[in-house]
Amino acid sequence: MNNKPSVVMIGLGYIGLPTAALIAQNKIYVHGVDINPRVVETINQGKIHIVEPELDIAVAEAVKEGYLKAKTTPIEANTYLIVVPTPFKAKNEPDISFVESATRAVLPLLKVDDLYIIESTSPVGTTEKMMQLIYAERPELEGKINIAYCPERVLPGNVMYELVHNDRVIGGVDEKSTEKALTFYREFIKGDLHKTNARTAEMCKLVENSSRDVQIAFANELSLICDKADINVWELIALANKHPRVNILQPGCGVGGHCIAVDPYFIVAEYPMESKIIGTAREINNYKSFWCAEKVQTSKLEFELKHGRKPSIAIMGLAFKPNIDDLRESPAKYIAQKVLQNANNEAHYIVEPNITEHKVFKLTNYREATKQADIIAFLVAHDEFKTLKISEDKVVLDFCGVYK
Ligand code: SAJ
Repeated sequence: MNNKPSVVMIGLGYIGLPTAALIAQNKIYVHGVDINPRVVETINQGKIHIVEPELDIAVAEAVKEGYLKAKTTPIEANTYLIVVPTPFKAKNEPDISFVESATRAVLPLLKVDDLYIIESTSPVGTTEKMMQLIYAERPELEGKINIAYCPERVLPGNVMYELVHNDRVIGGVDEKSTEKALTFYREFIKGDLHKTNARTAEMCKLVENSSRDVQIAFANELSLICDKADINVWELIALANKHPRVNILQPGCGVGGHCIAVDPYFIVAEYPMESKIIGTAREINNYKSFWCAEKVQTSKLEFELKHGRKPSIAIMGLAFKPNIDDLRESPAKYIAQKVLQNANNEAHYIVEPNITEHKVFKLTNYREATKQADIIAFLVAHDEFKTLKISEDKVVLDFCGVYK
């Protein structure tokens, strides 16, 4: 393996596995590493443990052709990619311990001219910290290996396309490292590759997702204002966006997923005094979910006062965004939980057309739910909901603009 181009990929999750498969499809040997033996076993059978279109085909092909193998421990290679999670400790502080343990795992294997790249979303300065860790343990390698940061920016659901076609930002700890990393990515990426330093590349990833979070917060704030002002926020935004330099995003029931609702905290934790808009945007987007749950509650009370009986409620959608089956960090799921916590013997119909069952929620078909319920709360603008015919006597709470 030593004489051939070879890659060790630490972390075989939502980004690591597609990237490993893509590199392997380009006939570069990839040794994938994951701490979970079941993940390793699944991949070695040519199968996958996550939902992502076209990934199954890519992994099956890469394993069959012998370019991708998985194990729980790394081996010697030329390039080491760190693609592990960076979760949060208490008080929304980023936890880089997985990046550190992945680095410690490859440390004894590093040799002169090797390339070490972090792709995990990381606080600014992480790559330099890992460089210091490597040189503290292996002083003979100082200045003789290449160290870089290169974040991914793929959209779940379209990963296999975007991995190849999106532009990438590559930041080395020195110019030689940047160049070496660029040559590596050039092998399998068709998008443009943009050179910078490691700190700028780290901040770039955080800023991309924070920028989207801030823009969504603006739309969510407008939705709160318009609710009080008795203005249809969807119509308002569509009209404002007719201005050639205005492009307002869509309000919803909050911001979910494990990137946009998380990455801004990496900036706020390090620069609390300076990141006022970024921090406030997080608060607005979190508040929006709470507000939606409160609106459902108010609507229930109003219905009971008006009709002298308890209403039944349909909760439409649990996923973190339209047309996916991913419920991680989903504001809709949070709202459904809150509504059920407030329940007082009303019937609830929980709907999520993209999954067949859930261990907490009893799911109902979306047509049946809208037929049965008195109050229909749309949380996620799934395509199925857009063509539903709803009778006029129902109370509709459209939090995601499905009827806009
Ligand atoms: N949302 C709104 N209004 C909008 C757009 C989105 O409320 O107008 C909500 C969605 O419903 C969802 C959340 O925002 O709850 C995030 O969805 P998303 O589609 O904006 O983004 P993600 O989390 O699926 O992927 C993001 C992408 N980042 C950007 O668009 C800047 C993706 O390119 C990144 O690679 C990914 O985060 C990541 O891994 O960091």
